[in-house]
Amino acid sequence: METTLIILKPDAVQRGLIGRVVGRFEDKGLQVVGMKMMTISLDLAATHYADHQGKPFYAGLVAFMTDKPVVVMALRGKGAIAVCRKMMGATFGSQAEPGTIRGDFGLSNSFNLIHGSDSAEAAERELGLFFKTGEVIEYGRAIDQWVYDLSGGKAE
Ligand code: IDP
Ligand code: MG
Repeated sequence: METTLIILKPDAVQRGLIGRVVGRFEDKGLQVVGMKMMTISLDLAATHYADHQGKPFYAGLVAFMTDKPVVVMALRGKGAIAVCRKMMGATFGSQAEPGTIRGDFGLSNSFNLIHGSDSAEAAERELGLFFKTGEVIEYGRAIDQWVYDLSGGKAE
């Protein structure tokens, strides 16, 4: 089981896509274990996107991400990190495959609706940046016995 950090970026919130995007993850069987709306500070954006500092799009990216509120989510499930990345689609909306979130809802390269952690290390780091202790809640779901084959004692 993995937990990943997802951010519904300001364009997703402004365009009224929160419900539809969250619904896709819930439909898939992923469990929302943390969720809040916030406005990202310049400091937090700089830390979160530290790897991109110095790139030509960096200043625009930080300005975009800090201008208006976002929804941050912790999503839990088997292989959640890779599953969410696949559901998000390629970085640029103009290139993302239909059926993916970016492919179905966007055309822009920089306003691409959603962020998702890209590795276990990134997920741990990013969850720590956006959620305080106690804000990510582990809780049982009755439906898990139908989302997963649990007959072997763990999610199959
Ligand atoms: P990812 O979000 O698919 O992991 P990254 O390469 O990590 O993509 O880039 C982080 C974010 O920076 C992207 O989601 C997008 O918002 C922005 N970005 C990346 N490359 C470009 C670009 O070439 N032009 C404009 N914005 C970009
Ligand atoms: Mg990335």
